[in-house]
Amino acid sequence: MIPTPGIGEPDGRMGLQTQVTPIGEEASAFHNGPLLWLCGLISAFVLILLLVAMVRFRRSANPTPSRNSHNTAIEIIWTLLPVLILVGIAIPSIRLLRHQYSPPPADVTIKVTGHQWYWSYDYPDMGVTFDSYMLKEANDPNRQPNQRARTDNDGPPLFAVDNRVVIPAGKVVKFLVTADDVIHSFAVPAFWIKQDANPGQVHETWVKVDRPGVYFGQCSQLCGARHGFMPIAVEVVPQAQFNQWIGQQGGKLPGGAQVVQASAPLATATPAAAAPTAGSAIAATATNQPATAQN
Ligand SMILES: [Cu+2]
Repeated sequence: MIPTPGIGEPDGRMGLQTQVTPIGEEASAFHNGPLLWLCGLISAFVLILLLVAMVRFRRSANPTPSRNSHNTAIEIIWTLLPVLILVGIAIPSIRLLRHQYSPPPADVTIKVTGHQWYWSYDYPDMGVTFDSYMLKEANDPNRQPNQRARTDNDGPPLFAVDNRVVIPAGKVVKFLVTADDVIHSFAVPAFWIKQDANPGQVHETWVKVDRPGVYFGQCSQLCGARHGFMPIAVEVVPQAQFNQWIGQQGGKLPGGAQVVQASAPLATATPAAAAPTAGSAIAATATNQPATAQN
């Protein structure tokens, strides 16, 4: 699949990327609407107060200063008003957090592991596992002869990868995020996700993306010399195409079902899939490139 310019990638404009998940839409509407207005109004109000104080109460215009030290009414107002503003911000913020941290049941579960300096992805219910490396430019002197160079169909420089993580459109996808060496961070701005990947810990985040497309992110935790060269590329495809892709990777859908249920097959499918996974994963990685290019 070819990325759409301006969707799921930085394009130089100001503000947040166009959001494609329910959480992202809710959060960006909150940020671009009430929060920005509130910030602007408060800043303007404080600036006006400062200017009034500087002009009206300067020493030459106001030679005998007021000796007042208390004004109960104004003290109540300047305590109560900020409290009300903060409560007004807190209510939608906490509602948003609740939505973010109480995900619906997952249709697909993907384990994401950060390494110095690449990502690897496991679909434990489907027996698919592969690594994902940044594609180097054609003229990069460090590019090995057997490494494919980036083309514009892969995505922007520093974002395109050899093996994208593929997820079905309109389905709840749970990412279990961890790392095997240092702290990384799995972040895709268009999904409103940024989850630290800590060695020895598993954190969880989730997305539901209705719009098929390619969405890019980057490791967002300073993790070492090549931290800037471990991008994330997520390809969202219709369910049928996802099923086909799983087949191409040598994996299989749990129970052969059309809609994948994450909870049931975990216990049964994993031991059975564990052995063939190692072999098929290598085959899958080897054959993945043409498959991705076709899409
Ligand atoms: Cu990293």
